[in-house]
Amino acid sequence: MTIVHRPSVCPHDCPSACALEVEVIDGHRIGRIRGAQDQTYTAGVICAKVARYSERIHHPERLLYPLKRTGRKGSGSFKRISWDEALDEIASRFLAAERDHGAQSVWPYYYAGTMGRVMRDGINRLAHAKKYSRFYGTICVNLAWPGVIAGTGKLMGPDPREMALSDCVVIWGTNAVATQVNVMTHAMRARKERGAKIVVIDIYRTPTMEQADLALCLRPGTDGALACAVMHVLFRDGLADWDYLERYTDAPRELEEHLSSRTPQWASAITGLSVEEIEAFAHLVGQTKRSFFRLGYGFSRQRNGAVNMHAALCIPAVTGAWAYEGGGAFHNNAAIYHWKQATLEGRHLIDPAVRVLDQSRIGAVLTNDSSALAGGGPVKAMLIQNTNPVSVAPEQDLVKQGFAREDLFMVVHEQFMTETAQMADIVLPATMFLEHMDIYSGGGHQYVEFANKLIEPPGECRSNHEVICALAKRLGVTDPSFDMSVRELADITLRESGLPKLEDLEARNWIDVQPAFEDAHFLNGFGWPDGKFRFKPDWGSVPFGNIGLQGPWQNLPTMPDHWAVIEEADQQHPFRLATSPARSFLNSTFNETPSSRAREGKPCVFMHPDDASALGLVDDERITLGNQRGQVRLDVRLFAGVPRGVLISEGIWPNAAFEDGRGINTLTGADAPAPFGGAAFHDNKVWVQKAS
Ligand SMILES: Nc1nc2c(c(=O)[nH]1)N[C@H]1C(S)=C(S)[C@@H](COP(=O)(O)OP(=O)(O)OC[C@H]3O[C@@H](n4cnc5c(=O)[nH]c(N)nc54)[C@H](O)[C@@H]3O)O[C@H]1N2
Ligand SMILES: Nc1nc2c(c(=O)[nH]1)N[C@H]1C(S)=C(S)[C@@H](COP(=O)(O)OP(=O)(O)OC[C@H]3O[C@@H](n4cnc5c(=O)[nH]c(N)nc54)[C@H](O)[C@@H]3O)O[C@H]1N2
Ligand code: SF4
Ligand SMILES: [Mo]
Repeated sequence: MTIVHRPSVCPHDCPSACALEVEVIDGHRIGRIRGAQDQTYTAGVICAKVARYSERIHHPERLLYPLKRTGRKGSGSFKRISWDEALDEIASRFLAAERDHGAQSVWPYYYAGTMGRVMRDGINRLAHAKKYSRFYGTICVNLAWPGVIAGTGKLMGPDPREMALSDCVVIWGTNAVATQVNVMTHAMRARKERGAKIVVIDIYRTPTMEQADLALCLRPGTDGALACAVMHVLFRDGLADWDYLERYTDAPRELEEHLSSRTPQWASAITGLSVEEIEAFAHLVGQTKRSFFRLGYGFSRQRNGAVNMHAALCIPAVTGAWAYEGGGAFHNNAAIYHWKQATLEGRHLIDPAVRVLDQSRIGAVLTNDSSALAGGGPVKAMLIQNTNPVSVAPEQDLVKQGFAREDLFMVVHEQFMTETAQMADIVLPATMFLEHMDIYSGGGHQYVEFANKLIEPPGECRSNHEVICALAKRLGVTDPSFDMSVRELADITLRESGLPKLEDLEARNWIDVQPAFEDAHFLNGFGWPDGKFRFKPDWGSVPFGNIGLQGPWQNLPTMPDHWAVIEEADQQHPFRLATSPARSFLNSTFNETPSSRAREGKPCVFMHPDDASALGLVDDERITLGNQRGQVRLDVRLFAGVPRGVLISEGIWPNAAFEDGRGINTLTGADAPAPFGGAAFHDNKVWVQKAS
């Protein structure tokens, strides 16, 4: 047996985009995967589920051949067909849909199952070339990113490695131990080397919160109130940095005035935190100039999430922490890469008159809700890559109804027979990241990365790029971009984006594109025309998305506040449910690997023991959760780490893992939140009953 070590990049939808060192055994199998030691962000650490990747890539249930449905929709009966048969049939059905219902009746649908630029985004080129309905990816970032951009004007921030140089790291609304382990690496380095304090703000006692010096466990959807009270204390106690405020921010006096009524007592009533906890947090960050606010996605998945993200981001602007190494706020580095992707996505082929359909509203789209269809006709055919909406999309009952339509021609390109693939007419087998090449960048760091093909794919698996190009040919597309190789597209994409050429990237595996300190800390001005940080955001001018403002945006508060638009508990629905991530799954990925399934156990929901006894429930008892969107049966797990009135169900199990085939997203909503839509996965009111 010969083992060689090869570099690669984790392709999964995770801010860490870890640089990997992969054992390749005898040229065709994968052994252990480790984090690259000499990549300064990964720093040798990766999560356990990817370290065990051989279990996923060599899984006996991988899809190996194209399949065609033989039974009813969703029956699971398929027969093997050849690639030519599969591609011919897809092309003829897409052309028929176009002829009978117009090109916009076809909707290519994808997401970030791979973060490789070529494999993920190439599908847009086909959509644009054919004038198919365009895709608006809203499921993940739409509540988070606008909240950051509203303040800074640009989605970037201090070098994430500076966490290690901080005296106080505030890990806010992210369960980093589970979802992006490298944040912990750098934060813990700060604690070990400098005695930095670690603050964790979440809605239950996560493994990340277990690590905290100051643990703030607040009510879901109340982070805006906490941030306001913290800033109130900073102004009140002379901890605001007025030199910084006058020079770098838009309306500091107005902010101070506005916050005068947002006292710790006011926030305590909203957040459930004590006045002492709020004061302690305010004094800690007020007296620690090098405070680094690492703002996650989790707390943005509330209907007021964008406002809360912006409010948290305002705190370092009041203390002036932005000006210090190891200080400021960081959420994501998307803006530093300047990705352009004109050729890759066929931007010259875009017809702006073609409608744009919202990813998160796929249930409403497929059940012919006219507003979701943007006034146009029904969707009659789809090609899906890198995503599993029949598990992950909100308002699952509608999603499943839509996928069950016999008049909808569904193509799913997948690595496994996911719940989405089970609903397909044609299933195509996809390569995994070690079986094709691509380029990557990290949302949570500052590297552009290269990963080569290391082994041959099993069976007849083909990459996304191969499928898109082969379909384009059969659909009569002549644009020369469909004749390019992955390598050519990767190289052009890097050039268009002003990044180093592919050759250089390949030679070095990764290239650090961290901007200068002054730019990353906005010392040359923030991203708005006047260079000021905005306490008073103008949401309409936030450059984001391609539909414009949505939801109840007219009522957005003009300054940081508690915006009371969450799904508050009421008499009929006394609990607030969040659907937080599971450590051993990544969204619905890894819920097919035995070790991850064993570690996660079974679908369940955490409940405070006192709530359980009030309802006469005991540990491990089967219960029903319900709301206006549907009902779910799962087991209750008593855990004193969740506050009373709050329920946490970790992980996206397949619907089929639940007693009656209805999974957790039965309960989550697809109403577009303000200002730019998205999905408020952690903002659900529910009732609880003993299962009969
Ligand atoms: N193991 C694992 N890793 C993952 C994923 C996974 O599913 N599993 N998913 C990947 C993806 S796609 C993404 S986008 C990222 C997301 O990763 P994160 O940024 O960590 O976001 P979430 O996982 O949504 O939630 C993080 C925490 O926010 C908490 N939370 C919910 N509501 C509130 C609130 O109102 N206030 C506060 N303060 N906290 C709240 C949740 O309880 C949870 O503990 O992780 C990626 N990495
Ligand atoms: N209840 C609840 N639901 C949620 C969330 C939550 O916190 N709670 N989080 C939401 C978030 S943040 C996100 S981002 C979404 C993510 O949801 P999805 O985008 O659906 O992500 P995954 O579940 O990881 O599924 C990705 C799929 O892509 C496939 N895949 C991977 N690489 C390739 C490839 O190269 N080619 C092809 N053709 N397929 C590939 C994988 O096999 C996998 O089935 O889920 C959302 N849903
Ligand atoms: S931490 Fe995230 S990027 Fe790193 S190996 Fe795990 S899933 Fe991949
Ligand atoms: Mo996500």
